[in-house]
Amino acid sequence: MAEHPAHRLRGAQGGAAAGPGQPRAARARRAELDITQLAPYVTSNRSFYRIDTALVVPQVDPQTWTLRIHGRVRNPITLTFDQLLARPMVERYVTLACVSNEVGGDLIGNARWLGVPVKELLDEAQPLDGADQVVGRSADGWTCGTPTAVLRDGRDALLAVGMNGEPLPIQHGFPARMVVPGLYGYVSACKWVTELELTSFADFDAYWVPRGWSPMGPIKTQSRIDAPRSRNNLTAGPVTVAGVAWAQHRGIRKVEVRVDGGPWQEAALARSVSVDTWVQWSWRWDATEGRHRLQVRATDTTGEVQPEQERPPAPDGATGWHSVDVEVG
Ligand SMILES: Nc1nc2c(c(=O)[nH]1)N[C@H]1C(S)=C(S)[C@@H](COP(=O)(O)O)O[C@H]1N2
Ligand SMILES: [Mo]
Repeated sequence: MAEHPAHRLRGAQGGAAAGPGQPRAARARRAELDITQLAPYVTSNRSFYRIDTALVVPQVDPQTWTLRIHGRVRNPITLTFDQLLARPMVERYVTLACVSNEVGGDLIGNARWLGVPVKELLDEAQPLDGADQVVGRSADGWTCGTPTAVLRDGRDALLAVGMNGEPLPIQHGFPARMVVPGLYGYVSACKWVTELELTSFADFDAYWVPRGWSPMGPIKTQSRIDAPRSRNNLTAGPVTVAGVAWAQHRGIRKVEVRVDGGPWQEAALARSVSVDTWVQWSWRWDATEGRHRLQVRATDTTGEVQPEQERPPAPDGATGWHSVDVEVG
């Protein structure tokens, strides 16, 4: 079997060898604020959240694995793992988020994915008119439905085989999975993927749709306070308030914090590698004695402000502002 490209890249300074314009680990390091309790800019494979409907992690043999691109296409394609590994690959940081994430929750992570651009595979397969949905089908039978137009609009949708410089871990979909910037995982991030079937939204409902979730799942603009944590006991004086904000594929323009319902104050944004990842933010608070409520809201680059209205995750993602209550002594 061909050498796994993630091994070729290992030690190559985070993909510096992957070609021009590829993200380097140095760029990710510059996105790191390094504040205690703040989620690191890059999530390690070990601590990356997991969502599976399968009770047992599917074990897929890469020697017999194939990916079929079929359905409403002019030119159906079947790829073996070796054929996939032989194709040109790119490495991109993309923040994956789960639609089930509650406001303030941790079903979100940012990783450097190595893979083949899905757009190129679809261009070769030549979808027919009206094939507006690409159904990803997993070795475990799970399905997700992604708009064909999103996969072809130029964003870095990847058929990924590597994660943070390692071969894709089994739990995260080995040998290959989909990663699509800007869409929740349940409509895009098929793990252990074996088929991409071109069909239409009118003709097929993927796994979560008959279970009450929206067929369309663009990620909502959100923000989270990581530091301080609720019920932290703080000392009066300067306190660093920090967290992450995300609006994948649109990007974050602004993050604001307020104390006890007072005026919104603009936080400092760290760098991010691209609009497809979350961004860390921080704000210095001159904390006074007593109980206080901190709140955060983000604005994305389209000018959309994260709404205050609290809505549950179903059917298409939670809304509301994250709050943290602290005691300052
Ligand atoms: N085969 C399969 N792929 C799947 C899922 C699943 O249950 N089965 N869950 C999806 C959901 S809901 C999310 S949010 C992401 C999570 O990816 P992760 O487990 O690698 O974090 O995978 C997606 N891909
Ligand atoms: Mo999810």
